[in-house]
Amino acid sequence: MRTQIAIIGSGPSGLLLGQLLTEAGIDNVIIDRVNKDYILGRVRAGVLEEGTVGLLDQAKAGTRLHAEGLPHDGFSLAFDGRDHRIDLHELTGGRRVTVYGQTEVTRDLMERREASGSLSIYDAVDVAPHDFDGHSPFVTYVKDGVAKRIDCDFIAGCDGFHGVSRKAVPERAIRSFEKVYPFGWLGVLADVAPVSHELIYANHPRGFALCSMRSATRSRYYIQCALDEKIENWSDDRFWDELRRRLPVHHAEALPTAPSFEKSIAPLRSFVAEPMRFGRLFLVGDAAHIVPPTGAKGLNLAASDVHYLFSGLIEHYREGSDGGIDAYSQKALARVWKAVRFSWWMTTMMHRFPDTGDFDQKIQEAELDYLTHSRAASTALAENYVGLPF
Ligand code: FAS
Ligand code: PHB
Repeated sequence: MRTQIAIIGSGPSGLLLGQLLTEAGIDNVIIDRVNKDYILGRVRAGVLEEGTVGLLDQAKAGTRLHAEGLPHDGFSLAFDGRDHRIDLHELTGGRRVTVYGQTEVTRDLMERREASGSLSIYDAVDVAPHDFDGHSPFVTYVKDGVAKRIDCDFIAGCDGFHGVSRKAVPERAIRSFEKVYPFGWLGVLADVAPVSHELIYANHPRGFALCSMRSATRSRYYIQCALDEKIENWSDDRFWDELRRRLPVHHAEALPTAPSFEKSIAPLRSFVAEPMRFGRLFLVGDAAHIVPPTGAKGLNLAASDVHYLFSGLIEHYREGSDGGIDAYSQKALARVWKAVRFSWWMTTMMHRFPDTGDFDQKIQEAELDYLTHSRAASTALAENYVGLPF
């Protein structure tokens, strides 16, 4: 088989890139090691930046997002028993975010791809990129016990943090930067009205909590937990009690609860691999970088990577110029590192670290006090949260 772009990974990165390429008439094939249901069963991000919404519109996958997504003009920081609203819309001159689950983004992109007739190969085993440092790269995999090969012009490694693409790069050619946080997030999904119509990020002596949602009838909550926590030790009642203890009283008393239908623990890390291009292999999204979800940046960074790579590929095929793909890594990393910084800053400000001393605690309190009393500081938070320009 031959295609122009072989895409490894059918998550948001791979699907969004694939759909933009298909819309532009550039042939591409997506290969994933699991199946659609498994991918759709992963509960992840919930907040989309305007740039991400714009790319989904460009991919003609934004119809349901505009019908069901929730535009949010602000969110609250809760600490010392009070809420402090960050007015994103006012502070950024009219910008906002949209609350719409990654699962739905993925579902919409999968449906568009199926309608477009572009090829996606699921349940592929031993997927591997080859000869990407030359002019004739290819991808091999095994499907139903039969060895297969896809010859292509370029390979997009959209296969996430644990994927094969980054690992296929010779160690001498890649440099990584990592920070692992000493805690995780225990998250639940429940079909119950959210406690607030906007998100609440809570800093509490017992630990961080986040009140989010997927719709007016489906809530998403997280509490900071120790890395050695076991999900089986967390009944719904225990979770709701702990969440109440971390929220201001008026929210705790009003918190609607219902049985959770999803409960999971995610570790938090910051990770960046440099560069993001190796000959004819491009790393995209979580394959190249990971951020703690505190800043709601993971999915949105995947989208901006796709924007830069798609623009470069269009320039290559339509204008015969490689300026865009040559600049991909530098352009993507410039935005990645600013989002990594913001996500680290939000995480450091909002969580309780096991080794936090009295001095660090006072710094955290001063940061929150400055942030909620300075227009300049809250503007800086707001412009990062809604998303820096592509
Ligand atoms: P993905 O990991 O989504 O997709 C990679 C795809 O590649 C998968 O389908 C996988 O099956 C496939 N793959 C992997 N190895 C392969 C191989 N060897 N061969 C073939 N295919 C292979 N971001 C936020 O903004 N907010 C959040 O709240 C948030 N919560 C998260 C919670 C968790 C537990 C995790 C892991 C991430 C979370 N993220 C969050 C970040 C997340 O949303 C990612 O940024 C987003 O999924 C990135 O999309 P992709 O780059 O497509 O990677
Ligand atoms: C979510 O709704 O899953 C979500 C929202 C905001 C975040 C992280 C996760 O910062």
